[in-house]
Amino acid sequence: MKPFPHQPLSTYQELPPVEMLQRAESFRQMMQRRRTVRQFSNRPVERKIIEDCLLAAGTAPNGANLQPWHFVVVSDPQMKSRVRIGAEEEEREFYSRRASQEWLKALEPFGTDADKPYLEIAPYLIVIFAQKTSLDPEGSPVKNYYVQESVGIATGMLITALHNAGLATLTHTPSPMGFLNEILGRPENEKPFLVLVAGYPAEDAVVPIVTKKSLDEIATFL
Ligand code: IYR
Repeated sequence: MKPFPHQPLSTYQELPPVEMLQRAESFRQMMQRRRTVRQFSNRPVERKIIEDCLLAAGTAPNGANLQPWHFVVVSDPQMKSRVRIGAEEEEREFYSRRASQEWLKALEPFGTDADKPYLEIAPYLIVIFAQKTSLDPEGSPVKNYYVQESVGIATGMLITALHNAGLATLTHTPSPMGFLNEILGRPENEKPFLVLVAGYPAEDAVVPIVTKKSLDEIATFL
């Protein structure tokens, strides 16, 4: 393939060191307020907010710029209900048969079970699909690279963007997720990655008291 034409890096903005420190700290504080929420309000959320957050996620670094993701935004009540029915079917299997005793024990403190009412209550379910292949300009399938990494990064950026915009999210991972292709009409080259539930938290939402690892535990400076 021909090399892309290149242009000067004109979007980079160097900041004075004091401002770098301030911004790093205030971003950390903002991120430390993010919590995964399991009780959502049915209050509507303007679609433009979701669109902007998706565009932010779409800037994620990814393998060979093939952008191997597709986001299906479900707000239609009937569609949400179908997703809930499909997810709860898999989850009942998970909680009663598929999960090991060890796995169930790890989940016990969170009190999760196969009931997923938020899939119908929250205004948006963003279903993220990973594309194993893309179509080249001639329409033939080409292999994508670092698909899991790329989609994982984009998903993290989406969660961050939604949190920054003032919305709560829940990463929901029914397993297996093949039913989502069928309900949402996605092609066979796409694999569901996860379901991101997004909206306002319920007024009486509660979250488990958990701690995050310290810097020493998560990082080594050499
Ligand atoms: N997918 C199930 C189980 C589950 C697994 C893990 I690991 C979690 O952190 C949370 C839930 C469910 O959504 O209930």
